[in-house]
Amino acid sequence: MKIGIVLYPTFGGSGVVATELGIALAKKGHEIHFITYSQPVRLDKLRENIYFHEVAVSDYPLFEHTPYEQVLTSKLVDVVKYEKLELLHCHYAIPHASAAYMAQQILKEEGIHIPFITTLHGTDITLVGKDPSFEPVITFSINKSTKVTAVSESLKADTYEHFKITREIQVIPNFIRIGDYEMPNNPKYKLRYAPNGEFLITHISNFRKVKRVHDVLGIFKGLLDKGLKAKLMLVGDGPERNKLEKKCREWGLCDSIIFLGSMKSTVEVLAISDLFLLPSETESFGLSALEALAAKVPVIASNTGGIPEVITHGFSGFLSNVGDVEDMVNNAFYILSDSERKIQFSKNAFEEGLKFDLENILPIYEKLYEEALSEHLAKL
Ligand code: GMT
Repeated sequence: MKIGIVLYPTFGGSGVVATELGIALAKKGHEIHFITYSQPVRLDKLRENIYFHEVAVSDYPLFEHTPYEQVLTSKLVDVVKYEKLELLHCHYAIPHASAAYMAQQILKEEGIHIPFITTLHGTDITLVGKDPSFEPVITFSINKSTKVTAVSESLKADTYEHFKITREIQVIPNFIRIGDYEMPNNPKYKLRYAPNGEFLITHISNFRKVKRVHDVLGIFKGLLDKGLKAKLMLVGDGPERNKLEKKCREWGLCDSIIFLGSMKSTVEVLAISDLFLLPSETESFGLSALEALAAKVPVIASNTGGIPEVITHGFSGFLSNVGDVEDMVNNAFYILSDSERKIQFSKNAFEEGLKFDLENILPIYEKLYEEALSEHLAKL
């Protein structure tokens, strides 16, 4: 099948999921066309059956904000027409779903009929999407999509709650390629970051408010106060980083915190991690937590959104109320303070992660594509 994947190319989970899905589909012989404004981060080498179409946004003095959606729409029309695509798959509703709908209508005038699927990822619904300035467009384009999927039951419920959705939403959870995480715990790296045998505690995110990175710091401090020897590895970057750096200076913790910045792959970091922290305000799924599980790292997280669909409380980690740093400290200490228990949680984490292996999820997407094609054709 010839499929166009519309995505954000940055470090966010929706872009990672879309890129990995495209790569996996291409390996199975589908022809995949990625359409976005710059090369997706994980698409950094030549690969068979994969093409990238850049949506080049040029400046014009009249525009204070260049209208990306229109440029994207024109690009979709062009790529569908000349690459003879059979289907578009939009990841993150804003503005991809409405651009796909517009492209669909333009192409219809020329006798070309293209179905499009919208996959809802998170803040397109829970934060940005339900803002009144976006809501009517989101509602319309979800209702007009040939198929709609959400990455968790929680996100599906949120979508029905906040929008007037008149159609079915299928839940297809995010995935990882479990084999990618089979990396030996490299003693060289472990020694570099934990020279005195400290526990390595990790957080990965885009450092936005929703991630509650100040709680990450609070949990870490709480563990040190309990006498645990540990280092904190922070991967990613974003608007909250400055505040975090300030706080770590204020608390005199800078020697114990390693800011690693954004990384294309987090596998090596996770391979040497003992515990992963995700105390978010809301999280439709929590792909970074799933990546931790795949790397055999138990997770301390908030009991919010789709996280309980990924982490089983008391098995692969622990869930606490949002902002309950004290409970998170106690849970983290419980896992790390007993080596047998830590090993058991690590085994459980891997077992939980296995459920989300790409092998199990890819056939669901392929079936969805077939259904979208035949439903769309049947309607013509
Ligand atoms: O909404 C965002 O935070 C961005 C989005 C993304 O593009 O990374 O993240 C969302 O989608 C991810 C992939 O499906 C999920 O793992 C994240 O939980 C989700 N983020 C939130 O819900 C805050």
